[in-house]
Amino acid sequence: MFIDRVKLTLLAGKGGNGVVAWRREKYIPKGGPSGGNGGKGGSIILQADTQLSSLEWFRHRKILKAENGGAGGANNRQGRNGQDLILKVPCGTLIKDAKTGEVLFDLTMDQQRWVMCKGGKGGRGNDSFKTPTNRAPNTCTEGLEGESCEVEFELKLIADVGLVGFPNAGKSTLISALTDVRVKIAPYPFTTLQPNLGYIQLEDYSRIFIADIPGIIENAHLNRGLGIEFLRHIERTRLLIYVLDASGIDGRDPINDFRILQQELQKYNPELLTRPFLVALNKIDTTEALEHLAQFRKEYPFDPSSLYEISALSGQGIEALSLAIQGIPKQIQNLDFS
Ligand SMILES: Nc1nc2c(ncn2[C@@H]2O[C@H](COP(=O)(O)OP(=O)(O)OP(=O)(O)O)[C@@H](O)[C@H]2O)c(=O)[nH]1
Ligand SMILES: [Mg+2]
Repeated sequence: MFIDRVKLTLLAGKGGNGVVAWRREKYIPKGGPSGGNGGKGGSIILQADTQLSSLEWFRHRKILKAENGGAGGANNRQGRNGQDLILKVPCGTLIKDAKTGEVLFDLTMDQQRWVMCKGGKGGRGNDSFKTPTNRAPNTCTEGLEGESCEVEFELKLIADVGLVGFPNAGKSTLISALTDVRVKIAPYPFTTLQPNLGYIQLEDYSRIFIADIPGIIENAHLNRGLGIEFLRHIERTRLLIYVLDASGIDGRDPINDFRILQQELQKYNPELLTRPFLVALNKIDTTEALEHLAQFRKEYPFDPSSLYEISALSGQGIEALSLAIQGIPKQIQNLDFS
């Protein structure tokens, strides 16, 4: 299951207590203090991992706690340090304060780590209190509580290219044609219920990630259809591809669809409209497509070189579209991801 938002309470481990103990050995009367310090509590560390693609692991976990430190022992034994709890999250996970919604951190790079809650310090044993004037201190301290917090993890996929389109336009068919990913394709709307991620591998082994998200319909911003929840997964992309059904089989008009999609994107985040984009007029293998294509070209208000006529099903035009995708500038945009 694709989970992209979770709320959690995180508790770092408490430090172990220090203890009071005395050296008791034969022939050594009044052996002096020997109480050891407590161990440190385990911290909670978040780590981004490209192998993960959802926050599923956290779904049924509400409270996560790192191990407490062990108490000190006699003979100056230091308590055991509590083990750190390392929580792996997918790259692109935003860490927010659950109460204020403030973004605390953004884990974007593989293996990037962030110490979320520090473990409590261990208490002091009586041995650590001895001084030249007080050689038999009877004091020790308790370990400190670890830090705790209530957070929300929110995943925004990190893809270079985002496919947006009405249900049934052929987005999933297109991602399958462009990449090796195998996803569900079916002749009814709302087949895709969660984002799919695929990639084009380049000669230098770098990858261009493409995200296919559930279809968007008019008034998605009012939460119609699957809502615009999923648009956040294309917010970090460098290129958008509007996938339009040129066949109009479902009684649709591609130019109208294009306008509606742009409106919905704008209502979600106006910045999305300033993003570079291409338009993929899909299903050109159908006879119905011909008349729509001419009409679309006439009414299309942008540079016609951004138009690609394709058939995701037959593969026609896919090569040219793939090359156009590979031509997008590499640098990551400096976007406000929050
Ligand atoms: N003739 C033709 N049919 C296509 C083409 N591309 C996709 N289809 C068909 O259109 C239907 C919908 O395709 P999907 O790829 O599932 O569409 P989608 O945009 O992912 O749909 P949702 O996941 O519901 O948003 C399927 O029956 C596909 O076989 C095409 O180029 N030509
Ligand atoms: Mg789909």
